[in-house]
Amino acid sequence: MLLEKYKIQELNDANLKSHRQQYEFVAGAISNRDEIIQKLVDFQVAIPSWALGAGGTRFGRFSIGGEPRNLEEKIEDVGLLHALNQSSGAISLHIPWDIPENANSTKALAAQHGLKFDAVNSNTFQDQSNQAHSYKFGSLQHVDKLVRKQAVEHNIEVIKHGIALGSESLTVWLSDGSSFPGQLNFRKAFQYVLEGLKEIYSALPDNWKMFVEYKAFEPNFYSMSVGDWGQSYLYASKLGPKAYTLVDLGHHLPNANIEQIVSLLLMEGKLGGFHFNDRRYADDDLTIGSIDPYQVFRIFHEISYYEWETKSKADIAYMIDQSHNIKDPLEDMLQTVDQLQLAYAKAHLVDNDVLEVYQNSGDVVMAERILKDAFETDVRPLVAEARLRNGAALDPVAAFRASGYRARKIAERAVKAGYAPPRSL
Ligand code: RM4
Ligand code: MN
Ligand code: MN
Repeated sequence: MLLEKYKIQELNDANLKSHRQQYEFVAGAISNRDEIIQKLVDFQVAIPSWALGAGGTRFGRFSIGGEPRNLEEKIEDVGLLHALNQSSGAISLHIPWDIPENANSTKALAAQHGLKFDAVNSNTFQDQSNQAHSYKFGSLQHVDKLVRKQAVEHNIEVIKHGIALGSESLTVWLSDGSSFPGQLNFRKAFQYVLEGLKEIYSALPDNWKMFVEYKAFEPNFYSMSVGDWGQSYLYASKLGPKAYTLVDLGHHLPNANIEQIVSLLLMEGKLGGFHFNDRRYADDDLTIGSIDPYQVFRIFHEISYYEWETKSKADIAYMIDQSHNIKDPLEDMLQTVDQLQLAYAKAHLVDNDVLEVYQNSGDVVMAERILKDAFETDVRPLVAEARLRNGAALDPVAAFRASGYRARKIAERAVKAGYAPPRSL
């Protein structure tokens, strides 16, 4: 047990009175509060195994200390997150960064923490030391069929790891593309990628999904072979019903209307999932909502609007893809899930019947205002109430700090040279 239930209970008890007051104050004005709280109780987002250590930039990497050294320790960290918020019940693995040596024991360890395995991610954007062919000029798009074959085989290997762990989806993100005009035949590159994806697709079990992630730029800067949602959609449609588009919020050109993309992908039944993060300039991988919480709200509202319109539940994989240089990654993950829950709750405050009337009557001001009213409502007490009902901490970041977990891990796990713990620890 990473964090005894009674400790969470103790912390919650100490803050219960003020929570109750805030909840009464806010909840009275929200008629569908119980429905929203239930949605929050059910809300789950997968934590990426690659976000639990300190990330870096091109310029440097600063260790936070106590970082997980292997998959078991990563599972332990995600287990702690889940104990704190009860909304991080899945882990997404990147292969070969995290290869389970013994899938059964890894699965059992995860289950002890109430965790499942979400999408497995392949990696053909780096060369591994034991690899025969280089991905310098791409993987699935490569002019050399041996390179393409190697990339296909890697993805099939990743699917096998996923099957052993109980995952049900594969995320393919390709760094393929070109950095200079003339470097690539675009159509051939597309056809090769499609061919490779088809082979990978045919290795998917029936109940699996394939997520085709797009990215507008980086590491290639002239063209990307899965560069935008149109290209991803094209691949996904040609592949078949198990293939979907994955929207990473950091992978668009500046000012792209992501919620419109989400809305249209939902309409076409091709929205597979998200990689949540925020950005200001490029693929910054900042904490979701740290720069533009209104965008997160608008995205969730497009999903709830679609669900309202179609009277159906959209099956979407919510995943995080962030990386931090300066924050404690565990605190960052807790902030992230909190931000997502706030935006998600606000999105469900919008009365879509009324919104539709405004849209149909051309009342721009009221249509905008109904969104803004929802966005500006303080739903923090609702989110806290959902946590309380779920046995989670009212304030997960505060509970994390009170738990002394990081300090314990710094002592237990090898301390990296040159590390000085921040004062708050
Ligand atoms: C990429 C992309 C992928 C992630 C890698 C590490 O920019 O977002 O989803 O797997 O980074
Ligand atoms: Mn991503
Ligand atoms: Mn990215």
